[in-house]
Amino acid sequence: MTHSTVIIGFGFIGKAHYDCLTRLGIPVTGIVDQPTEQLEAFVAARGLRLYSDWQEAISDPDVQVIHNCTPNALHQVINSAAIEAGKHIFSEKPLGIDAQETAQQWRLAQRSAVKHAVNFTYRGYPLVHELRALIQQGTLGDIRFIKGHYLQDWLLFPTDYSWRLHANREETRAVADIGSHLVDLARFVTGLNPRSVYASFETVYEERYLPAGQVKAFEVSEASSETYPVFTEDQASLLIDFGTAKANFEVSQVAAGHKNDLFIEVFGTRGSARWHQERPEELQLGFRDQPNQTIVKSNLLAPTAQPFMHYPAGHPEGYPDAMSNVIRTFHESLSGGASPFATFEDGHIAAQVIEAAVQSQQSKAAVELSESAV
Ligand code: SOE
Repeated sequence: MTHSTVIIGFGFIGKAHYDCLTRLGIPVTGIVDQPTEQLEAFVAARGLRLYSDWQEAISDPDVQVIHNCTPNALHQVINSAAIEAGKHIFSEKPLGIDAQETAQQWRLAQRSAVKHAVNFTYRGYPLVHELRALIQQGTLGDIRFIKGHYLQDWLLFPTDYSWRLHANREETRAVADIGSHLVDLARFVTGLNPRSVYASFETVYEERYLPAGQVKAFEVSEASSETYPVFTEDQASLLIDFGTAKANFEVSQVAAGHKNDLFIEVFGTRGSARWHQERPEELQLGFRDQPNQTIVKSNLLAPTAQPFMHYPAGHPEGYPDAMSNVIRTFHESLSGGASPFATFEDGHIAAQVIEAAVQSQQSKAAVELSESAV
């Protein structure tokens, strides 16, 4: 059974959601965004409804699922309203601006029957599931160390622009935007939870140039001569204590040459494993007492990994496929399917790490995560 779905926010990521939903045959019935000529033509050609605002979409009795693809500052208000209206909610990450916002949403979600998810896209790759299965089976022994990075270069120049650059001093940018994926991925594959965070942030450009016109994420835009202050980090180093394993993560949006370079390596007492988002069909295993191995996507992957591959080995599947896998599992869960996607609880835990990172940067000391902020 499919559920009629509305996408709120139709920028880079809202369009990516639309592509996935359409490909999955899930009926997108409407969109909420500023009505431009281009958007009006888009919805008219597809028979979609263009809502004037998100409240109108959420109060529409014909809508069952909301995909919240708005900027971070709107996540809490829209997600909370959706839950209160009894709509299933698939939210973009980070779930909120701070852990207070995410705790409130997680609390609300727990009291409700609606399904809730946060778009931690990288849970959607088959080799990520294979890595999780290998760790669960004990192939790598006890996990003691996690090393990872998420590096991009789309904000390398002071003339590069994104709405994300306007975050205020209490927020983070690179850590919330992409570091949050790394935190979720580490939790997902190891099953371990973060306990404390030590962070060091660096803002390479404390002043940047406003764009001359409309800008799209990842695209080079023409800059104006007008500047604005930037309060958030371009790059960060994070030391996270996951209890029995320590983690060392690097995050940057000004790392020349790195496009969407998410990498994780997990070290156990018997072996190690590494996975790289830009080579998603391979998982490399390292051992001391047997030859190292590269596992490539095949129908011999763990049973839990197989539902995440739709094309046979040798037919590469990438980012849009992983995202559609996450969206598919969420929509299947509405009719009783399994829930390997990240929920609002996972979104809240990532937010606790982000908030602890901000506090650590300010205090220059490690910050403990509270047992439960909910
Ligand atoms: C921009 O950094 C961005 O689009 C993130 O917002 C996404 O979460 C990530 O998957 C790709 O990069």
